[in-house]
Amino acid sequence: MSDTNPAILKMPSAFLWGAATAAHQNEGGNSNNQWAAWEAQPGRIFGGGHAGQTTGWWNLESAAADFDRAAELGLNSLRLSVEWSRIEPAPGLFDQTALRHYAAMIGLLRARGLEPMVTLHHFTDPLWLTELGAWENPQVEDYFVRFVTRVVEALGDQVTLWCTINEPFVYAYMGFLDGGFPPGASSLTRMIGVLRRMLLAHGRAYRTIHRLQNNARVGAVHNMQVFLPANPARRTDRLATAATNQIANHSVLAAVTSGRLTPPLGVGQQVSYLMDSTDFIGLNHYSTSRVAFDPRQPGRLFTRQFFDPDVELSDITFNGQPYGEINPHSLYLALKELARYKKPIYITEHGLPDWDDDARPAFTAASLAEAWRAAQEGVDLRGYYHWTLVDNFEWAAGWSLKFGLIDFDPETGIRTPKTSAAVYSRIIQANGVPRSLLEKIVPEAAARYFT
Ligand code: IFM
Repeated sequence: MSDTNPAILKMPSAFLWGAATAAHQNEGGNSNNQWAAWEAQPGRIFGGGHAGQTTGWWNLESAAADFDRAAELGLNSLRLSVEWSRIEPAPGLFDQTALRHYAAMIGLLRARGLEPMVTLHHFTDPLWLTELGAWENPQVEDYFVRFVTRVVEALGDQVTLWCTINEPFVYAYMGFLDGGFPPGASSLTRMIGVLRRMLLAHGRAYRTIHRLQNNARVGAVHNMQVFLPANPARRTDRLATAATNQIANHSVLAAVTSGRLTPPLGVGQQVSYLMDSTDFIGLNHYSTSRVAFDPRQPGRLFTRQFFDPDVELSDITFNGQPYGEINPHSLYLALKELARYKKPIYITEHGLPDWDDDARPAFTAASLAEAWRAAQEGVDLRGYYHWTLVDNFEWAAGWSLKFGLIDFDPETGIRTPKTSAAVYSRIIQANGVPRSLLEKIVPEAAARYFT
């Protein structure tokens, strides 16, 4: 493949180079949400872990020290979320001190040249909301809009990049069908109801933020898995793949772009306030799955999903399975799949659980080369946020998976930058993947880009 600058696979100018984080995974001391309650139940978290104090970001000194580390690596943005249960600890009761605390935290980012990207909901609900039925209660849309209004009023002078709800599909699927996340349910009907309500709340939040802030850029964040037919020559596998892709990806993306509720959310009904309700698509991408038609799996819509045995696999997660394939090409496929929506794209999360950091450096460089290739082919890519800056609490997997660029020991609090931090830093300094780096750490990929 030819390149206008043979020394570097350059990203577009004004590209945001970030890391993504989330309140419950980084702040510590969150005890008033449904995850804290879930963690307290025996057997819920792998290894019996708790978020506990995690990386301690509710302490501004700790947060500032990690923001320094991010700035030293050259990052120019950081994605974080605000914790609803801190801001609204009881229904309608807003804690001004918590809001000022977030304003101070965001000030610390800005002072270091880190553009904040703020997520308004990242998996956690205040306990009072859980008691009211959370996302199964039709009133949740009003509650969410009320909360969003207060946050935007308090932080809008420092933040213009907003993500509404992180990965609604994952929240709904893991909590209401798989059962590995709270409330641990197993009901397709409940899952679809929750997903639909989250998307409706997204649409209302989008309109609310734009009413409050002229220059806001608001995105829906979707965890997009790439699905490939187990056997591309077999028609039933292709059909099963297309159906899975529609259910897990395009139902969500169609809703926030065309406003249409397509299966399994609906049969094409249009919701006016969902139409064109995303200024950008936030792509969270981790892996590819192979899909086979399987008549023995009616409960799984006659499909069986698995990782390609010929592709290297990541560390094992809480369900005893690898987290995913170590497949850089997957990011290219995800971006190309999103191009049809003709929206700017931020890769709002991408990373790898890799305890020893032996695969992450090459994976990161090769994935960014694949992202560059998608951008060369016309994908409007605006930024990349690595998940995550410092190892943190990984939900049901507890402390058993390490996704950070910087190692974190939850016992001692000691941070140690990994090789992948140095690799990412080098890419950021060059605003793209340098040929010399790719040749050194992924020579087989280098040959693909440089002749
Ligand atoms: O840690 C999570 C994050 O909270 C949501 N997206 C996937 C990450 C890694 O599993």
